[in-house]
Amino acid sequence: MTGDAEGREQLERWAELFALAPPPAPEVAEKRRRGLLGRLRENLSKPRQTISPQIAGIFAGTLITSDTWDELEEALITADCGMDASLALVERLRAQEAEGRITNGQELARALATEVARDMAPEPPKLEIAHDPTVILVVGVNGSGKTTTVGKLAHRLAQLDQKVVIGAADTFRAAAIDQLAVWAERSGASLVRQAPGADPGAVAYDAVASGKARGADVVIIDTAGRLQTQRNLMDELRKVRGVIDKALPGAPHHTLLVLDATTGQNGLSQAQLFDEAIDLSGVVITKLDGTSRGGIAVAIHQTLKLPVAVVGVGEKLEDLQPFDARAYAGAIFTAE
Ligand SMILES: Nc1nc2c(ncn2[C@@H]2O[C@H](COP(=O)(O)OP(=O)(O)OP(=O)(O)O)[C@@H](O)[C@H]2O)c(=O)[nH]1
Ligand SMILES: [Mg+2]
Repeated sequence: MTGDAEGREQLERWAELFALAPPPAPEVAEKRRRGLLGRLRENLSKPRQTISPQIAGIFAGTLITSDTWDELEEALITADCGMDASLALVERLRAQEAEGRITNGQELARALATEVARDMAPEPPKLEIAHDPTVILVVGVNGSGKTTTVGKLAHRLAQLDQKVVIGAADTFRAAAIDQLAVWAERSGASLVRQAPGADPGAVAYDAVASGKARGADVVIIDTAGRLQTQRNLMDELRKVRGVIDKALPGAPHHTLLVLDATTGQNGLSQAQLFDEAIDLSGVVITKLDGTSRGGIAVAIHQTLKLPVAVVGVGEKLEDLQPFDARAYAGAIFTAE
């Protein structure tokens, strides 16, 4: 596929995620899904490394034995799928084997990917842009990839002719505001900022007010990293959320937790506590390009029923993709 066609195809997926254009015809969607699977694999820099070696070994087997099930259970837990989800998956796969539907490692790989995909996303995720403006609040622990994700989202929205305002509500470090200014410039978004040390709620309020005044389609608010266990900082986030609602009743429309795939099971605690504090609407999983433990998406979905909206697969502007459960499960759990 040529670069241009690929770019158009990517953008169609984004339009669908943002509900900015009608979805394309089914055969186009299927072709696109296959293209996406290929790209996800490419971006997951060294695919053979990305699949846990343990899982790859199981799928290479020609026979299914009782050891297979123990090994698979252990491998899924090691890949961060979480205890409950791992046990449930193995149980369902064993039932399929008992019915004669799984007879070797390859069939097991395919069945696992299908089960995971079915669990995670019966429908493609949505991040609807439907308000004037739609406000997206981005939160997470330190260094998880929040600012990068804000920049990448602004880029895609700009490509779809959306007018974007970014609010630099991470006022904790001067460098954080400058970093966001670079991303804003790259994507052509306007940046609302105040001096370092300013009240993050005030910046968020200004950003939403500015978005309204300028007729923006989307306001994205970046926040400072904080541990889910830091009470005072979680309270601050709750306040920021409240201020946004004051600036525009009903906002934020999307509250996204940015989660680093490499942080392992702590990701579950992050999702739980951020959700309790500010009621998340979805999750962004970053750094899927650098880990063999991308199963955290499965654990989060199973435990909190939070949809994964987008995934980060690299540091470049283009390295963010709408989440596709089938492509994800295929890339993580099969060696095809
Ligand atoms: N490989 C890879 N690196 C990523 C991805 N997303 C972000 N990063 C890198 O992770 C590092 C931290 O990203 P930031 O966006 O600054 O993270 P943050 O959450 O804003 O950090 P704080 O504001 O300090 O809490 C940077 O070096 C990014 O380039 C990704 O999907 N893949
Ligand atoms: Mg940041």
